[in-house]
Amino acid sequence: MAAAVVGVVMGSESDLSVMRPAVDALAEFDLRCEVRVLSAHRTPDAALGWAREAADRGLRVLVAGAGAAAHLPGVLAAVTSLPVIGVPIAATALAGVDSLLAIAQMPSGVPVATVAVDGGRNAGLLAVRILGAGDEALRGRSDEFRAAQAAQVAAADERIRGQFDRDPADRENLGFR
Ligand code: AIR
Repeated sequence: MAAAVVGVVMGSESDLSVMRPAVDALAEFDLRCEVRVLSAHRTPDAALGWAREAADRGLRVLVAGAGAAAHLPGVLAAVTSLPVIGVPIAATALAGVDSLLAIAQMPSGVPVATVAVDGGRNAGLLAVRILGAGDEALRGRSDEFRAAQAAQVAAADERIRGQFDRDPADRENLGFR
C-alpha cells in the first residue's frame, strides 16, 4: 500500500462528518492519508508532536479542522513547514464564525490556507492541487476532474434551459392555465 502523503486531523470526533469529505476527496485521487483526532487545547503535546514529525513520516500536506476557538491549524503551522489547510467547523452558537476567524486571521509569518466553514471537501481537493503542483500525473487528474465538473454544469444548463425556454404566449407549455 502506498504511504500516506496527507495528514487529516480534527480537534474532536464530533468534527468527523465535516472532515470525512476531505478523506473521500483524497481517496478519489488514490491518495492515502493519515487521520487523527488531536486537540490544540485538550491534547496540545500530542498535537505538536504529531506535526513536528509529520514531514519525516512522509506527509506532504496537513489538513486540520476544528470548531469553536479553533487554534489547531495555526499551532500545527507554527511547528512544521508543511503547508497547512484549515477547515473552520460550525460547532457552536456562532455557527462557525468563531472558528473561521481563528483560522483565517493568522499572524504574518505563519500561513494557514483557510477553506469555507464546513468545507472539508475543498480542503481535500486543495491538498490534491498542492501535491499536483509537483506531480504532472496528479495534476492531469485534477484537469480531468475540472473538465468532468464543467460537463456536469453544462448538462444541467441544457436541462434547465430546456425547461424554461418556452414561448410565454404558449401557456400550455408553461405548465399553467
Ligand atoms: N476543539 C477541540 N479542542 C479544541 C477545540 N477548539 C473543538 C473541536 C470541536 C469543538 O471544539 O474541534 O469542533 C467541540 O468539541 P467537542 O469534543 O466538545 O464536541
